Amino acid sequence: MAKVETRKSSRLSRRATERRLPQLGDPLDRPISQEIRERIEAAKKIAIVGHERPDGDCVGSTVALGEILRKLEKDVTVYLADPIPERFRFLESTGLQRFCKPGEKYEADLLIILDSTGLDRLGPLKPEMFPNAPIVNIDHHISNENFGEINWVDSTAAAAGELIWRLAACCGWSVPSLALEALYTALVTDTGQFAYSNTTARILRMAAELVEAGVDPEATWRRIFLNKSEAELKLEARARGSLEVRSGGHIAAITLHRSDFTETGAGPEATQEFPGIPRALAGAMLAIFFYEIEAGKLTKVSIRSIREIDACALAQQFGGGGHRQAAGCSFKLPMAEAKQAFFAAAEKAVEEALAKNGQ
Ligand SMILES: [Mn+2]
Repeated sequence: MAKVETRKSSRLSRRATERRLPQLGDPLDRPISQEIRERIEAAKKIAIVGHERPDGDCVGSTVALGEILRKLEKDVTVYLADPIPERFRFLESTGLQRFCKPGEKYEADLLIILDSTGLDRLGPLKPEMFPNAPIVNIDHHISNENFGEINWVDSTAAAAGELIWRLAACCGWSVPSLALEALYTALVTDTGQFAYSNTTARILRMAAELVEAGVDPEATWRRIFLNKSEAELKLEARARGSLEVRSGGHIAAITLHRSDFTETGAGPEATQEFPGIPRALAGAMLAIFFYEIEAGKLTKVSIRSIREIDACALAQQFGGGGHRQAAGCSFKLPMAEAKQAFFAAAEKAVEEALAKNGQ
């Protein structure tokens, strides 16, 4: 009889343990890492900030760097303008994060800004709130405005969290357990759970190292993605139920009215991933999410282009903007009129794209 080897998965729940990075990091990262390290070592009071309405990479990269610098016995604070969304609350660290009030002044001699294309991305948080603090700008968006005294902008990085990991590797810094979980959160959210085009071999190796260090992928996934309230799920059900398909299946749209929010009790923050609902339709070229901000008065439109169509150009026709694949605009019109105007332009864009491809 053939010998059968069975492998049982460990049922023990794991917890990340602190990890000193074994390698010296990517040689290409060394000069910039050295510059940033010197600034950090010379600083007495460090402020770290990220963009408004924080996402997983923003929360994750700021907490990770904060925890790493605390371990180096630095006086460091992460300043927040908005609350941490419920699903990232496990990354709260006692005494590290602090809410700031617009207009207040805070003492710091180094300001590190993460995951933000420009200073306007900080929202109510302004660099003037940290007088005389030079700015270190660490980001992975190609459109970054290089607003810092030191700028580390690498658009090949999947997340700002990846750059924090690479910085720590170059500097030989210890990465405490909460920072490991924070970095994994940054990766899993900014890559769409390791699905988007930024999912490189390098990012998967980094994820593997985090898992080796004890990060539990399933527990993290549960905390982030299986942590919705009943109100949020009911709102999502309404969004799915509203699906409209047009242009022979090339346009998929969903709609939420003001009443959908009030009746379910869910807020607009629940809709962050809703543009992904119509995007999943096979054959769709444009995915559209209409949502009413003020009944009868203000309608927002979120646009995702799956293929050829330039979502930004479409949004610009109505005074909006964004990226080629993701854009948005708004209408000071009742929902029905806004939809009529937008669908006319969207259908035209689809026809043009099809004509160009000879279909
Ligand atoms: Mn990011």
